[in-house]
Amino acid sequence: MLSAAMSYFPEIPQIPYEGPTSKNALAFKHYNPKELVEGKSMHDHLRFAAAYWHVMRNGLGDPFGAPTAVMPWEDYSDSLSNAKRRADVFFEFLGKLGIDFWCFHDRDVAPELNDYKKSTAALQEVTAHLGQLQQASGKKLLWGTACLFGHPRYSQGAGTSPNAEVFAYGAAQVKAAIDATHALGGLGYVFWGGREGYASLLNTHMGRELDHLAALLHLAVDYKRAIGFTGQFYIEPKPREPSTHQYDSDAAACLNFLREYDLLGDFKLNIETNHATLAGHTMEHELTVAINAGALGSIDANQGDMLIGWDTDQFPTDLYGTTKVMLKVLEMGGFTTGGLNFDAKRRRESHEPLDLFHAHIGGMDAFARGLKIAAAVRADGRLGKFVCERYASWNSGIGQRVENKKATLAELAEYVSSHPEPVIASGRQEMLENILNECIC
Ligand code: XLS
Ligand code: NI
Ligand code: NI
Repeated sequence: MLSAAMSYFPEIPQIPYEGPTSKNALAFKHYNPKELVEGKSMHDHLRFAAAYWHVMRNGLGDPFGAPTAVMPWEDYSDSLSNAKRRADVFFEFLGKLGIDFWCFHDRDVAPELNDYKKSTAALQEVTAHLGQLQQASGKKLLWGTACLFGHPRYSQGAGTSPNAEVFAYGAAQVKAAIDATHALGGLGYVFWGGREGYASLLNTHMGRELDHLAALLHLAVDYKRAIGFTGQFYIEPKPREPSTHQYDSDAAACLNFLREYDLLGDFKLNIETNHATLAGHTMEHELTVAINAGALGSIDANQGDMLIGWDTDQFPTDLYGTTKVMLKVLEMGGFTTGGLNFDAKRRRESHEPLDLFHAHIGGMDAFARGLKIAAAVRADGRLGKFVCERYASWNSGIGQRVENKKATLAELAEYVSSHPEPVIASGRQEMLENILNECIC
């Protein structure tokens, strides 16, 4: 375990809050954890988490070039000592940034040893070490997950593989990952199905694959109950990449799948900004669909690049984006088990460990500003009032009768016959956009 005197980031201080006028690159300008917004601390509103895979395991390679990230603590072996040292580095990183939650895949924290028993034993050993680090630091696991997309055995899917033995292997891996998450007191567990889809329908039995995916999720729910794991299960929608089409393509598709297979009571959604973009939606759209179904659980906070058509997983810096996310989170009444997980990586050019800090400081400040602006929009009240008034015709008369399922088609025809042509009010989009801009503080 890391001794108190030893540091893997000796040049990085504890990142302080210095306020909006600070020019210190290693300070927060807006994220002031104790500051109250709508009566709750920023820390408790935002529930920031760091992603083990991006912080510790992402070498910043791309399809055209080698990894560039400098990781002085790595010996690049599959040894458990390397895995444990990495965990020490990660917890020092969390501590210096004041990030209190984290997320991982099984294969991020412990090596894949091409043998289920050996890989699982390695995971258990590293999990014990992570448990000690959690205990010493007070950090909490937001969610865990199994990597069912990296190994070649999953090249044709895991839960949706045409090969039943691969399904069994994936299910066994899910069991071990739920065990690790449970041992670490995880608040949640995510299913992201990067290979749960197809490259071509010429070789795919879509109906059977969907049945099998649902079977895997039901097995996981049964197992969770059997071992008394009370963490929230989430599905993370994404339309494509790496598969051509992924079954969990967007929030609406996931909700339909969960309803069809009687899983809605056991799952919520983990919505990722860049995935919304890939699905041709705004993040607000995806969040709204999830909230309407009472199923928004957690958020993978990042942003895409509008000029590159893939999941670039950039750190969130767009204030309109963070404001709109926080408007939705406040409207929902805040997170319960979930939080804002930075599923984001540095650019390949930002290869120094220091860049990990700049990246997270920027993301945290962007969300802190988004939260403050969202609270200002709500306090201003004009936007909320406008939307209320826009739908006022539903609060009485014929509108109310339709909402209450009292009206008939014949009654509506009679109503229209005896009333003048409806007068429609302006949607005032530009005025509302101006109000949003006025609230940017
Ligand atoms: C990939 C996903 C992945 C999940 C966890 O695009 O975002 O990182 O969050 O498996
Ligand atoms: Ni994600
Ligand atoms: Ni992603």
